[in-house]
Order: sequence, then structure tokens, then C-alpha cells
Amino acid sequence: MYNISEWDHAFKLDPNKTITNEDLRRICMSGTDAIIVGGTDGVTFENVTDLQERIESYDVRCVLEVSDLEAIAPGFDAYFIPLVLNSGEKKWMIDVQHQAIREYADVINWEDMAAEGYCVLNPEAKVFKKTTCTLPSETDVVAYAQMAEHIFRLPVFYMEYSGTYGNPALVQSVASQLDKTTLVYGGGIRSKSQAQEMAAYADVIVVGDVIYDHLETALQTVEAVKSTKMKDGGPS
Ligand code: 1GP
Repeated sequence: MYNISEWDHAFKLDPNKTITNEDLRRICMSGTDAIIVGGTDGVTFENVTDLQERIESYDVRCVLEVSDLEAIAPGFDAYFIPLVLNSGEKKWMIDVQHQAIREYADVINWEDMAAEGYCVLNPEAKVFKKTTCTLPSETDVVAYAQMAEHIFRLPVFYMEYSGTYGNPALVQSVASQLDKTTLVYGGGIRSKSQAQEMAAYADVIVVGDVIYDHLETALQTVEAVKSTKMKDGGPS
């Protein structure tokens, strides 16, 4: 079971990027709640399974965020399926997911699968362009979050600022609207204080790119997020 509602922090590793064994060991042993394997470009069955095998030797939860039908590998602890709510194309909201279910339904353990209501908020991000998103207003973002919780009853609403630091006030507004749906924040976290700022509002903080250029900073975000959550009233 993936139990994302109990997480505070996750690292996202891109199978298309290189990481040394030592850096991977430190990420896996960092005390994070999970490693999410996911990326936008160049994700293949080979690089996904290669990274999965390397992570498997550590006692850490490992989740595949599915971005490519050809790169779905068995054996992950859970599978996250993004539904891009602010995409201009139905394809990214329902069609690619439908195709995946048609192909893999027989081997899917439904308990291990979670749909993520994705709201992509950085127009420069590859995922924004790839999934032909439009930039929503703040009111629109809050409405997407309300749809995620009340209409689609999704387990996860993901504010995806990939590559840039987001707007904490907007994360706070969204957080105030969500009760059952877990709010995930990801994007541009490059310091402890940014991790703490977003952790004050979002349920789960995802840290990605900084792993590859400032590993020490990346590692510090685990404690930064965990201590913020403790201060806010215990583990969430
Ligand atoms: C990307 O939300 C994650 O999908 C993390 O973003 O790589 O900018 O940290 P960064």
C-alpha cells in the first residue's frame, strides 16, 4: 500500500538522469517517505528498471509515476497515474490512462494504484508543454482542487511547479480547501527554508532536480519538512 496520506516528503528521481551509487545510497537512506521514479523525457523500460533495481536494495518505498506506456515495469510498491487537469487535451486527462488500463488491467493490483490530479503551474516546464496545458488563474487552481476532492474524489492533488518555486499563498489557499485529498507540492525547492515554507501548507513535499546539482541541500529538505510537520502538530 502506498499510504500517501501518511507521507511528508518524497524524492523524485528521473530515470533519464545519472546518479552515482553513493548519491543514490544517501537519497535512499535519507529518511524520506518514498522515492518516486518519474520524468517527462526519455523514460524507457530499460532506464526505469535499471533505477528500480538499484533502489530495491534499500529499505525505502519506491513508486513509479507513470508517464509512458512503454515504461511500465512490475514490482514497484505503487503506481501513480497523473491526470493532467489543466491540459487542453482530453488525451492527458483520460485517454492515455484508458489505454494503459486496457493493456495492463490483468496484472494491476488496484490497491497499489493512485490517480493524481495534476495541475501544472510552470509554463516553462517540459510537462506543461508536452501535455499542452494552459496556465490557470488562482481561482481556477482552487476550483481544480475542489473538483479533485469533491467530483473525482482523487487521492492526490499535485501542484506541479517543476523547475520553478511556486506561490506559497496559492498553496495555502488550495490546502484550505482540501480535506480528504492529499495535497502534494513539487517544484523548484532549492533550500531548507523553501521546503519548510511549502511544508507548512502542503501535505507532501516532492524534491527533484536539486538532487542532481546540490545533493547536500536535497538531503537537508527531509529534516526541514519533517520538523515543520512536527511543529504543526505531529506527523500528518
Ligand atoms: C517534479 O515536482 C517535481 O515533477 C519536483 O520538482 O524537480 O523542480 O524539484 P523539481
